[in-house]
Amino acid sequence: MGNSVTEHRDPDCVFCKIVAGEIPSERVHEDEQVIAFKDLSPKAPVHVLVVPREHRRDVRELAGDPALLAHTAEVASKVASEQADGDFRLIFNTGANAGQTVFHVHAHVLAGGTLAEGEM
Ligand code: DGP
Repeated sequence: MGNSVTEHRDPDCVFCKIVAGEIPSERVHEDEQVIAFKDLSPKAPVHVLVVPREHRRDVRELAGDPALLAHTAEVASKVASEQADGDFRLIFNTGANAGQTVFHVHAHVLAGGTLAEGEM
């Protein structure tokens, strides 16, 4: 089909494989621009990753597409309302020194219960 999603795919990227359905995930939202699925090792009662379908390395790259960045935040908010009480913490680990381990941009949505200060 030659669409932008295919063009922006990295064949070695685990989240590109999840987007393509080649690695299973527990999806809680999907649309044309992003998917959201449960984190493999949850750090809060609700821990969901919102992931643009296109491969972007980190939020510094995502900031070049303000509409997609805004949509990512909107979906995070929707997930927190559907899965918890609507309050949430939104985290973009950006760069290895900040704890980023998967270099396909993802927003961590942490919600449910009362999140401690400094808790991931
Ligand atoms: P970060 O450290 O910010 O790059 O977070 C990467 C997160 O991705 C980490 O919390 C674990 C999660 N993760 C890694 N591989 C998989 C996977 O194959 N499936 C799911 N559901 N989550 C994954």
